[in-house]
Order: sequence, then C-alpha cells, then structure tokens
Amino acid sequence: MKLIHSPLHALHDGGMELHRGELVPCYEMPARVDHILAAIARAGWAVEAPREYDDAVFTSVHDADYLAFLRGAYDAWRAEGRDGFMLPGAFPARGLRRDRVPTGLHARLGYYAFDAGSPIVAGTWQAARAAAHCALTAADLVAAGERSTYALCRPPGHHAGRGMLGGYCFLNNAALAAQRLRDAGMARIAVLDVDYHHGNGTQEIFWDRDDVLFVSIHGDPNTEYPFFLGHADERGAGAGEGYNHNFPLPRGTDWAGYAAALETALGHVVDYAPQALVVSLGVDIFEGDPISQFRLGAADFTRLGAHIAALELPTVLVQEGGYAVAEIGDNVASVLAAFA
Ligand code: SP5
Ligand code: ZN
Repeated sequence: MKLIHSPLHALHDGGMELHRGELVPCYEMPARVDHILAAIARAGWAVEAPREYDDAVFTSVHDADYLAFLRGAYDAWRAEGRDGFMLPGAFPARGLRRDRVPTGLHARLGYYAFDAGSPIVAGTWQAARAAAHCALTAADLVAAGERSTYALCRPPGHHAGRGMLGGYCFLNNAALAAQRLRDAGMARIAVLDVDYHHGNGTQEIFWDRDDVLFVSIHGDPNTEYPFFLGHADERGAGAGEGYNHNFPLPRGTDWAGYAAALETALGHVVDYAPQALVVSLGVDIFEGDPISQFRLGAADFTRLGAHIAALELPTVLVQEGGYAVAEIGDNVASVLAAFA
C-alpha cells in the first residue's frame, strides 16, 4: 500500500483550545504525526509526498466564501496587529441571523466556526491544504488501480462541513477523497467513519446524495462531541434518504460492543456494493485516549483492520483523530497492517 505524508502539517502548531472553561494546548498536536511516522518506519513501509493541486479542487465539497475566509483569515488577523492563535467567542445559534456574513474578522470567525477548540494559526491554511493534498493523492492512486492507500492527514477533516470549521478540522480530507473518486468515474463510494467522534462534516456534505454512502460508528452525541449530530435516526434526505447510517454507542463500549456495531455497519457497505471505500480512521476509540470514552485495546486495532480489509474493496484510509500520542503510531500501524 502507498502511504502519503507532507511535513507541512507541522505549520499548524501552537494553538490553544477551550477545554472545561480553560485554555489548554490543543490535544491535536504535531507530535501525533511524529509517532505515526516512527511506527510506519518500524514496520518498514515507505512514505511519499502528495501531489500539488489547485485550490479550486476544494470547491468540490466546500463553499467558495468559506474557503476565501480560511485562506485569508490569518493575514487579516495580522493586519489588525495581532499574533498568536485565533479562536471564536460567539456563534450564530438559534434566534440569530445566518443569512448574512458579517464583515468584521472576529464576527466572521464565529460565523464559520462551531466550537472554540479549533484555533487558526499562521500556518493553518498551508497545513490544511497539504493534508487535503495527501487525501486527494491517495484517492488518485486508488482511482488509478492501487488497491489501498493511506493519507497521513493533519489537521484532520471529518468535522469540517461545506462552510464550517470545528473539531480541529478545516478542510474535509475524507470528503475530498470520496468526491475525487466519484469524479474519476467510480459510480458509488462508501465512507466508513470509525473515529470516536461523529463525522458531522462528512454527513452534512453527502446528506442528500445516493452516490456516496456515509456509515459512522461513534460516541453517543447525547454526551459526546460534536453533540448536535450523529443520532441513529439521521438517515439522509431526498435522493440521499437511506444512504446515511449512524451507530452511536455508549461510553465504555469495548471490542465486544464495538464489533457488533461494526458488523452491521460493514453489512451496509457490502449491500451498497461500492467501487471504492474511504475510511475516516480515527484511533481515539483507544482505551487510553485522553478525550474519548471507548475501551478498545491495542490488539483490537488489528481486529478492526482485518474486518475492514476483509471487504476486499479498493480503499483510501484517511487519518482523523487519536490523542493518546505515545500509542497513536502503533494503533494506526495495527490497522494498516491488514492492508500492507
Ligand atoms: C478529529 C477529532 O477527533 N476531533 C475531536 C474534537 C474534540 N474536541 C472537543 C473535545 C471535548 C471533549 N471533552 C471531554 C472531556 C474529557 N476529559
Ligand atoms: Zn475524534
């Protein structure tokens, strides 16, 4: 399998997130990638650089005004004489207007963000762009006949919607990969999201479409981030009705509980008979994850990889979350081993 990585991820660094009423360094940090690269090296696998793409490719899943904001946000921040990281403090919740984009920078930041945990720093746009290039390259390789590829994306992507950032995500790498496979002529693409947190952005992007199936297993949004999407009754709309499947699971779920949901989820993928599979691979389902509540052990990632690989589909694996930094590399490598 081919593994795609860009060192530009490291430009997204130094931000803080609001966590339980306190600003703390982001759990989503560059060291995550160092540990994944070390595990990849130990396994004897090679990594290659992503191809370059024109920014216009991002409009396949994102709104142009959102992309323009993201690209120019930090320069505008600097022009106001500021440095450090940008975080929003007010959001257009119910009762407030969403039908006009405010002109002020801080106002626009709140308009386009949905949490105060996803700071924009000087290098965020460049890093997010490089991560998206990794996912697009991984998709292009599969479209050209490669059986499986892995995109070591950082920052992650599955919380980013058409016009919305959050959950450490800015560009939706998995959605860009799925759309790229569609644009290459594959008729049906399935996205399987195993990150602990519901992939609200990916669900939103493909909500009314029947050409991309979205299947997600995650912590119950009643108590787990992102809280406001990811329930089992969300099935898609219009042409997309019946092409969205959510499996919210309670805190404390171990491999036995997870495997039961996984079997049903994979059944939906098989029934759909896709030409390719995109996996949003978050390993924050690990028992040692500092912000998540499932109880999968290290050995369970080998099982997870084996179950997904058994589908024998052309597969693009896209890195999402995973915050137990010391163990993230081994957990990712355990999944990839089933494909390598
Ligand atoms: C890609 C991804 O995994 N994004 C996750 C973003 C989660 N951000 C907010 C987490 C809030 C968790 N608070 C739980 C307290 C745990 N001690
Ligand atoms: Zn996550």
